[in-house]
Amino acid sequence: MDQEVQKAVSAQAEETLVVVKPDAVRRGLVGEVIGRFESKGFSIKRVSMITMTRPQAEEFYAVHKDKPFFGELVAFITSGPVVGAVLSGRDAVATVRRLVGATKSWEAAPGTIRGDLGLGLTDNVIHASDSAESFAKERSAFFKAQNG
Ligand code: 3AN
Repeated sequence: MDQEVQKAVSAQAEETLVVVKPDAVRRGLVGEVIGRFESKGFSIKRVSMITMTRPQAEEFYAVHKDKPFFGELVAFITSGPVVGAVLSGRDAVATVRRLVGATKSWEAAPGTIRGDLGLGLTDNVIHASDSAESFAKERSAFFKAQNG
């Protein structure tokens, strides 16, 4: 790529974190889910399969600690391996959230990841950071064991 074009593209790039949840990993959907972001044009900066520990999950979901479903959320995310990926591309936080779709998978629009691949709420296929601030905190919690 031309140097000027390269500079313009990287100036627009933003990073976000997605986590393919245990339901989707169990169903063999890792490639399908991550592939959608690659097809859209995002690049994968980092990717890792881990099984979260309980303290790690509590840190990851810290913003939800006062919600009635916090216990369920932590139990579910630690129930099996997950795949986290740092994605980079234009307006990544908002664009990735649009590709992911609504929280209640059964209501998510067709064409979105949840709309096409899930029916659950806690088990809703994928997590995606909802702001740059959440991304920083979640990345730190997710990659903790790997000095990230
Ligand atoms: P999203 O993942 O779409 O950003 P949030 O941030 O509202 O959704 O909720 C975080 C996670 O908590 C969701 N991915 C979902 O798994 C779970 N969740 C949200 N609302 C409920 C609920 N009422 N009962 C159980 N789990 C919920």
